[in-house]
Amino acid sequence: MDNNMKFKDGFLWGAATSGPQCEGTFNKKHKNVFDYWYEVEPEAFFDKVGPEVTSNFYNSYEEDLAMLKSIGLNSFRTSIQWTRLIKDFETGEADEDGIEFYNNVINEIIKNGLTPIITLHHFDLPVELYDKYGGWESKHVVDLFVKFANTAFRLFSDRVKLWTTFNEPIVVVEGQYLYQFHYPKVVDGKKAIQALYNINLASAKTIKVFKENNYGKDGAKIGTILNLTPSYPRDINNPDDVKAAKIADAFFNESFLMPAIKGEFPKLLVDLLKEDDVLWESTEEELKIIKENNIEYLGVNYYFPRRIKAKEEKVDESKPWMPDKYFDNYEMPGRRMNPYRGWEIYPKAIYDIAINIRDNYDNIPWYISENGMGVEGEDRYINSEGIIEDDYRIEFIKEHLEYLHKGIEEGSNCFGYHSWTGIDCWSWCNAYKNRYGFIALDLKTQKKTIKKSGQWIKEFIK
Ligand code: BGP
Repeated sequence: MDNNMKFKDGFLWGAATSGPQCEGTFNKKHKNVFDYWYEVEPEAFFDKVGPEVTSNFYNSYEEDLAMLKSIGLNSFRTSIQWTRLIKDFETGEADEDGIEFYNNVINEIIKNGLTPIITLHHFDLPVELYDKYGGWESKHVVDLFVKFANTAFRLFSDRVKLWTTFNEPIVVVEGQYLYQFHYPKVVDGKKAIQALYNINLASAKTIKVFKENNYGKDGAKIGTILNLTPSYPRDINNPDDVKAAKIADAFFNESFLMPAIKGEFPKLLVDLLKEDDVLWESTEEELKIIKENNIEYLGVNYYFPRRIKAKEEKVDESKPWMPDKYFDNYEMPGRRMNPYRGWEIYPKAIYDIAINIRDNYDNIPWYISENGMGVEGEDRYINSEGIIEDDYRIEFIKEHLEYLHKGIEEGSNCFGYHSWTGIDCWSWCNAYKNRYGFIALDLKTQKKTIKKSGQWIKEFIK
C-alpha cells in the first residue's frame, strides 16, 4: 500500500451527507416521500427507526461541523431539503425558518473553513407533489423544482460556490419505478423512462436558470452528482456478454452522464426504447434546453461495480417492460464483498471511471462525491478507550484513493474526494443498520465519538 500518495494543493477532502439523512424533521412544514412512507409503513425501516431525529443536525450543526473540521476536512456536502426551504411549492416562496436554518448552516460551514457543496435533490421529493401530480412523472413538477432551485440560488449563492442539482437521479428511477426501494414503490417501466427524462430536463432547466440569473458571477459553479457503476461483462470475449454490459451501462450510467455533459441521450438507449415503444415524451424545445445547458463539473458517487452477463432465460413479453430484459446481473465467483451492505468491493473501478471521464467526457472537472463502507455492529470494535477501531474502513478508503491517484497521475481532472459520511447518518430503509461515518453516533444519547478512521484521515490529509 502506497502511503505517500501526493494530491495537489487545494484538493477537496471532505465528507458528504444529506438533509433528510442528518437533520431530523424538526420544524419542517412539509413531508418528503420518505417522511410519509415511514409514517404509513414503519416496519419497512430497519428496527423501525425513522427520519424524525437522525443525527440531530438541525439542533447540533455547530458541534457537528466543528467535529468535522477537527478531523482535518476542508469541505462538506449536504443538501437543502425542498420540504424544509419552501413554504409554497407552486410559487417557490421560502419558509422563514427554512431560510434561517440554511443560512446558519452555510455560515457555520464557512466559519469552520469548510467549502460547502450543496445538493438540491437527494431522493426527497415532497410527497404532496407525488399525490397531486405524480412526482417526477410530471413536467409541472419539473418546473416547480426549478422554482425551488431558483429560490435557493437567490438566497445562498453569494456564499455557496459549488451547487449540484441532483444526487444519484438514476436511483430515484430505480427505487420509485422499477425495484421498489423508494416510495411509492411502483413497478412501471414506461413511467420509469418518463421520470428519467423529466429529471434530466429538470437538471438542465435548473442550470439554465442558474446561468440566466448570473448566479455564477462570483465564481459559483453548477454540477450534478451521479452514481457511476461501470458495467463489466462476465466474459470480454463473449459478444453477447459485452453487448449486455453496454446496454446496462447505457441505462444506468450514460442515461444521465451523456445529457449532463454532452447534452444528448445515448443513441443505443434511445433506439432500444423506441423499438420497445417506451420512449419518453419530449419536445424539440426541451431537447434544445438539454442540449444547451450542461454541467460545469461532475460529482461521482462510487460504491460498487456492476457485473453483467447476457440474458439466460427468454424474456416473457407479456410482462411489463423492464430494462432487465437486456441483461442479467452476474455473481462473479470470488468477488470481494461487503457482506453487510451486499455490495462488491472493487477499488479499481475508480480508476476506470477516471479514465472514462478523461477520454470520453471532455476531461471535465470532477470529484468523488461519495465513497465509503457501511458496516453493521461496529460496537464490537470499541477499544478500551471507547474508540471504534475501524481498520477495514481505513483499508477501504486507502485502496480507493490509490486507484484515484493513479487516474489523476494519468491526467484525469479530479479535484477532490468525499467520503460517505462524516457522522453516522440515517440510511433510508436501512436506517442505522450499517454505519459509514468517521464519527460514531450513539443513537440513544446522540453522543458523537471520533473513530480510528477519523483520526487516520486527519493524518493522511496532512
Ligand atoms: C448513496 C446515497 C446516500 C447514502 C449512500 C449509502 O447511494 O447517495 O444517500 O445513503 O448511498 O448507501 P445506503 O445508505 O443505502 O447504505
